[in-house]
Amino acid sequence: MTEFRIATDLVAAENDKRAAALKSEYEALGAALARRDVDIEAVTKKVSEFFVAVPSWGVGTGGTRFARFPGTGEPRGIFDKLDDCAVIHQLTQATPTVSLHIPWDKVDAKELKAKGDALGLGFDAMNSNTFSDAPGQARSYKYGSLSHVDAATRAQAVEHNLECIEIGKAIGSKALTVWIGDGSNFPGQSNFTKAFERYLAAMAEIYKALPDDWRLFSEHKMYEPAFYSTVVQDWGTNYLIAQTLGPKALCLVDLGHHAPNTNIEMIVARLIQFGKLGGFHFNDSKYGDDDLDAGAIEPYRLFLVFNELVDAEHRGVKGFHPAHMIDQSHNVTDPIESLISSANEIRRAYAQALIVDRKTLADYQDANDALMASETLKRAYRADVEPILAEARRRAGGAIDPVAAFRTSGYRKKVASERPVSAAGGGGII
Ligand SMILES: [Mn+2]
Repeated sequence: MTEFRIATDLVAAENDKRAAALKSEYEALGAALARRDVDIEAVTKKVSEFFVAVPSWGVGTGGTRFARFPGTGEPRGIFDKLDDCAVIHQLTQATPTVSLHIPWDKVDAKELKAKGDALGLGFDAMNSNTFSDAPGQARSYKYGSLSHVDAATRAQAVEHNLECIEIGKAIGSKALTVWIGDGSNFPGQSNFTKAFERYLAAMAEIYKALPDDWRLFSEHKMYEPAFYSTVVQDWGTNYLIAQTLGPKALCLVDLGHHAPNTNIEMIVARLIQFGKLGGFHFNDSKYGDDDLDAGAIEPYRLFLVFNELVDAEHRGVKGFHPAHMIDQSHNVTDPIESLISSANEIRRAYAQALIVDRKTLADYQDANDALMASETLKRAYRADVEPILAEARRRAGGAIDPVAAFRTSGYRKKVASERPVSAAGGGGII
């Protein structure tokens, strides 16, 4: 039985206030889309079946390298985090799973599973951490982990990843995401080739321990914490990793882990074409790995990424089922509100991509009509699909306006009375 922390009556009452307006807006949009030969019901159904995982570390205030300003009522540990994640799913009906981070979320696996079951939440990809030292750890990752020059440090990092797989198996996860902070700050500090050889050998050990129905995601990042070179710096290196390790190894694309202006949608297309797109960490950025909310800065780029995903779906690409996860850091907003909003933005980009007229687009491409090809994409992007998103939420039992319902519920105030302000928290940016 799912434990609702926000009363279902409250959600229903909030929806009653907005139901008539939604009905009329949904009908108007349905009529407009029908004139383009788009069946609104088909789009709503697809959107209802699209889910994105919430990161456990996202429900706390993240902070930057300079400071962290904790919010009120922040989660004290993983069980509080799961409560917050359940609220996000209750209102959006878009986030039924949580992506855990070990060791930040390390508790008894049986208790984790029981709490997830009670809240109606499942577990998405496990995330290992060899980019910081856990208390009491024998060897330090200051100079690297899976690519460290010292074999015993590499073995310790491998062992940690195997532990993440074991915890994941106990709670129903089916994937492991590996992101490492390994790299160098000075030319000459590290031998690029030797470091990558060591990394590949360590990853092969992890790959060997992966259950048959699991996937191993490697995540690239061009810089930070290392500022001169990172061992897994770009999608080319990431592709080499996935290719070298085997069929269960796939590339994870974190939208923030690229140089500004990088054509990420094209990277996505390439990875799809060669069967190596594992999934996403959705977020947005202006300058670097800013970890801003998905769709906050460049919603058109998010749409273009989804255009590639829907194109692949449309073409029936074999074995195509990328993992969708959010990975962002909240510094000036209520994390629950940011995650609600981001889940909606991600679904919005998907809905817009679903209404692209693909036949017309292909015809313009074949006719070298650049202007009309671009207009075809823009036409879908300009459509206000909010009624589809709201109707999908309403039908599934979520809120027509989830942020408004969250604010009306007083949830944050209520949990603040149980949860003291935390200076440490379990924030993190990966
Ligand atoms: Mn990430």
